[in-house]
Amino acid sequence: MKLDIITIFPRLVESGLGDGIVRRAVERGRVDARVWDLRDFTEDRHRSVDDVAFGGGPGMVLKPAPIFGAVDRIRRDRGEPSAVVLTSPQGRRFTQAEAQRLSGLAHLVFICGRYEGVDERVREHVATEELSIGDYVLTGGELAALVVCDAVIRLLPGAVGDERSIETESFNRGLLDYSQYTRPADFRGLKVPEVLLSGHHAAIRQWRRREAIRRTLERRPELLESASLDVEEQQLLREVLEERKGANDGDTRD
Ligand code: 9WO
Repeated sequence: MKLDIITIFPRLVESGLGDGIVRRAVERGRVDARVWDLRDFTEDRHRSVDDVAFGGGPGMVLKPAPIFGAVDRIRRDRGEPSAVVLTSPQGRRFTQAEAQRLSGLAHLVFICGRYEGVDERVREHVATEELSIGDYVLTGGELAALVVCDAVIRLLPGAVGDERSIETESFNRGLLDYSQYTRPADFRGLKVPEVLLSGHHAAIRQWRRREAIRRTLERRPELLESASLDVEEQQLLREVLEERKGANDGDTRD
């Protein structure tokens, strides 16, 4: 996958790509990533990337010309991108399903906004999609672009060492992760659930599935609506619901 990221903070973006699984994916040739400094596409002496907003008001807006110029250059040097993504709070919400979709594309360009916004002509004529990673305001789109890149890159074949960790993880099946433990089995008197030490693989699998369902029901019940539960999991869900009902019956508060 080709990745091109346009930013006024190239070191910030490079630092986000320069470690861990993302770096390994780059080293293994799964990802061909380039970071472009928006200031290299300015034509004035001061290399200005922003200007005051037409109509007045406080704050600066990213000028269209450097962004159009950077994307033109990427088209020439790197070929036609599959998508040009603008990261902004006005975008469609980025989800694991979106990560899956983007991971199937050959070439992604990210435009990282800054200041109080980006000239609307960039949104309308350069970006092919606008994505938000959540309802909060950042100082710029860089961290959001890195979040999207991280989620997408780890889905590429050969990016993560053990492909099994992708199959079993959170969200893939629409459930939250089960509780996990590592050694020691007794840490300051805090014990690991006995079943996990038993070596009884069927019992362990069943316990984990129950825990994932219990956790999802407690923390993110809306996920259960769209989760694809098999018959065994539907049975586990009924048991967990029954258990909770029992616990609530004995609960005299309110
Ligand atoms: C700041 C601001 C200040 C006064 C009046 C209006 C204002 N709007 C903004 C604003 O939205 N600034 C953005 C900062 C401009 C585009 C880049 N920035 C950004 C991207 N902040 N947060 C994101 C972002 C991206 C993806 N998902 C969540 C947040």
